[in-house]
Amino acid sequence: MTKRCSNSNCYVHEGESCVDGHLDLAECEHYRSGHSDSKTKAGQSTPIESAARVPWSGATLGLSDLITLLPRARSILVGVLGAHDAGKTTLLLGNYLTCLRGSAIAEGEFCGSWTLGAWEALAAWSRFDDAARKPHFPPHTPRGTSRAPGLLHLALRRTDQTLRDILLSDAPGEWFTRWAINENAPEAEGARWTVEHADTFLVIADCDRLSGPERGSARTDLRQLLERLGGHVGNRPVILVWTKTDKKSLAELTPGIRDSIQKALKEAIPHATEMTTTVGHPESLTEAISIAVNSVWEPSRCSPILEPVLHHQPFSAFRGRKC
Ligand SMILES: Nc1nc2c(ncn2[C@@H]2O[C@H](COP(=O)(O)OP(=O)(O)OP(=O)(O)O)[C@@H](O)[C@H]2O)c(=O)[nH]1
Ligand SMILES: [Mg+2]
Repeated sequence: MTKRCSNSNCYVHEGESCVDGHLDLAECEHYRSGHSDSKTKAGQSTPIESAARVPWSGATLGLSDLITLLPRARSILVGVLGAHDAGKTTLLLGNYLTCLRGSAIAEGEFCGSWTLGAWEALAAWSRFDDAARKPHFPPHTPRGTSRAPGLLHLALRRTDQTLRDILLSDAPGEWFTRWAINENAPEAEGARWTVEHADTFLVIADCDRLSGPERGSARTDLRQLLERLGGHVGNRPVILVWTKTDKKSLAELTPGIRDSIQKALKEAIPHATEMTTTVGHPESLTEAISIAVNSVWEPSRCSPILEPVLHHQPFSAFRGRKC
């Protein structure tokens, strides 16, 4: 009968390895004190063998996976924000396909991923697998009410041997639309988590929608999102990415729409930069992630500690040897 470990971060009952590293589960005190899964029918037996496994499943990472992954290297969480259908998942997938071709991202070579299953599930949509089905864009990211988005993972290593675990948030656009309208909305918990924890941001502006019949509401949604993000971003890097420029280039957008978004960006996030992408030029998708990752590859230095002057007396005047 399937047995659950008493450690809530351990998924040994789903075929992963013991999170504490025990090859023989009988040696793990948490597993010994675990309980049988009540959903398993009596008599159905799925014994867990004592064998070397990995502590991840290949699906997108959740919060408990981060407990295992994050201690090994410096990580970079890239928050990808934007409305439904804006092109967020396509942008991320383009980067995985770049890695498969052997190209570098942010000067780092691909050196592993804990979410190969999730990447391949997305990549399968873009491949010719039989004569009947043509390559397609990935499907809509399902809307859930999880506390955090599904995170896609790439490990990148530069020639100087520095390694970074890159976590790319693949969230449904509805979360950000809700968050932009009401930052305390219960459905926006995943958006709040992303904005609180991301090291760098890509905000997606859909040129196709901004030039179509819904351009008025698309502009309002995007302005609201930029204004909301401006209140939380601090000095973290932000790039406004104009996507689908094969359908409508940035220059072809109605000046009123384009100018009002650029004005909102300048007011809400003055340090933000802009760039354009299209699946027609896959390198533009890689460039967007590369710029975001490059901007935080080296963490910014802490500000020096300045000792405050508390007493104006010669005895208290010693300010350290370097002063
Ligand atoms: N022409 C063109 N269409 C694009 C491009 N990128 C995305 N699309 C279209 O936009 C649709 C939505 O793309 P997704 O990447 O799924 O969008 P998303 O932002 O992840 O959407 P949600 O998961 O619903 O939030 C795709 O099905 C494509 O039809 C592009 O560069 N050019
Ligand atoms: Mg998506």
